[in-house]
Amino acid sequence: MHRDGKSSNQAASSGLNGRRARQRAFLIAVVPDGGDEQLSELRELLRTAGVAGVGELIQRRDHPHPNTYLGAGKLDELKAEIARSDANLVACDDELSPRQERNLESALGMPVIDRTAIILDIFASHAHTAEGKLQVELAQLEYNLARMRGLWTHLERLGAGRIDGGIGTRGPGETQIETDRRLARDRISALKRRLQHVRSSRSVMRAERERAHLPSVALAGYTNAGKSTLLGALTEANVSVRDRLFHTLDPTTRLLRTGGRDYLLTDTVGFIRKLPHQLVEAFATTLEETRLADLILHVVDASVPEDELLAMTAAVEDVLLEIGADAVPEILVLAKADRIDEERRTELQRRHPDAMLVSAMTGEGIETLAQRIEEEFARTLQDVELLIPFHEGARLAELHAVAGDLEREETPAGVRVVARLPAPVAARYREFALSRPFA
Ligand SMILES: Nc1nc2c(ncn2[C@@H]2O[C@H](COP(=O)(O)OP(=O)(O)OP(=O)(O)O)[C@@H](O)[C@H]2O)c(=O)[nH]1
Ligand SMILES: [Mg+2]
Repeated sequence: MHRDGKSSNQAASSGLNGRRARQRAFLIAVVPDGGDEQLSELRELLRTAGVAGVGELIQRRDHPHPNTYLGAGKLDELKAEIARSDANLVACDDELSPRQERNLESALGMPVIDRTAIILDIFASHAHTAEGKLQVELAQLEYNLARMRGLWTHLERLGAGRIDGGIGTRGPGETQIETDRRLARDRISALKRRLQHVRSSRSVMRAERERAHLPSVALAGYTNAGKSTLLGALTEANVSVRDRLFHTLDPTTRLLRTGGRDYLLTDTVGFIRKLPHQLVEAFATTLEETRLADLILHVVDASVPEDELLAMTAAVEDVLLEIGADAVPEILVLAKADRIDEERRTELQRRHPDAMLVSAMTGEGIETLAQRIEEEFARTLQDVELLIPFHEGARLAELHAVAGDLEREETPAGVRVVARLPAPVAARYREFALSRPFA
């Protein structure tokens, strides 16, 4: 599942012409009756991972079969269809239980990968920083550990002696798997320790504490919604953008200066339906940026059909709830406005009257969005009177950036400052308060 840039992506998307993709997947999904889920997202995930989609089969039933995911009849149908295709892999749109995965593999005679494994693989290849890599490895190990557990009970039931082909297949199976599990758990603990270390030692931590006094805005949203591009447009920064899923894994923070005040804008990892819980756990610190923000820009791609837009928005709200960011005020931003026609534009305005329609491409709405951010904070402005001791000079400079205009006077004890600050920012200066608007 490793991609080598453009060529493998092209091979994957064309599938037929040009070089034949090395990995050709047959896509399967179970969709509840009445649900109209498409496999286009799974296809897109596979494309990002360098795998071509060569066919698909959807079964309508309320729940996947506990043993084989698909029902018996559908499984036969799948076998026949696979035989007619040139697939060498089956990709499932849900996370499979270890048992389902094993049963499918033996019934179909080819490797079966699930949605979680694909997303983990994409994350693994897009992780650049030490922290990102550790986070992904942790998530992959947790995923594999669950699989080992399944394998172990399976072997125990069969009374099988060994796992074929794995490393160290010498010893009795049970013992070997116990050993593997212990090794995996040791590695997980080690990874968690290293993550802790990376996080505490990086100077970013200090920078973060210092800058925490500025109003902070997090861009959150579905993967590929246009968050990074929007960050670039808002801050005129050169942010890496690509039409692939989960391009951004590490938070990037830029300064936005508007209306005489500074704001910190943080781009974050994209969300997706059925986001593997291992990833939510492993990326807790990255997601923390969103939870601790004063304001969330929830970015959604305006160019997708309304039902998809709602499904994506709901998936993002679910994750925000899961990470405890549901109480943070939010602005809904409909991105890629250049891609929609007048009719859709009117419909979007009617359906989402509070949303901001923007295009990073044409610059439409960018200025207005900056003003809206400003307004969100301005609504909470309060007068504060502070005494900043002389040795806290950095705080003073910061106050200038946060408050724009302020009144200052040198006193023997330090600099007395009267300023108007947004409530969340004012709270961070509580320790310097001279008078009591700090309720
Ligand atoms: N037409 C158009 N395309 C856009 C616009 N903004 C972003 N795109 C395209 O949409 C794709 C995804 O953009 P990104 O900014 O990388 O999206 P993201 O939300 O950061 O994605 P992840 O980091 O993967 O979660 C890229 O191909 C962009 O060029 C826009 O305003 N108009
Ligand atoms: Mg991005």
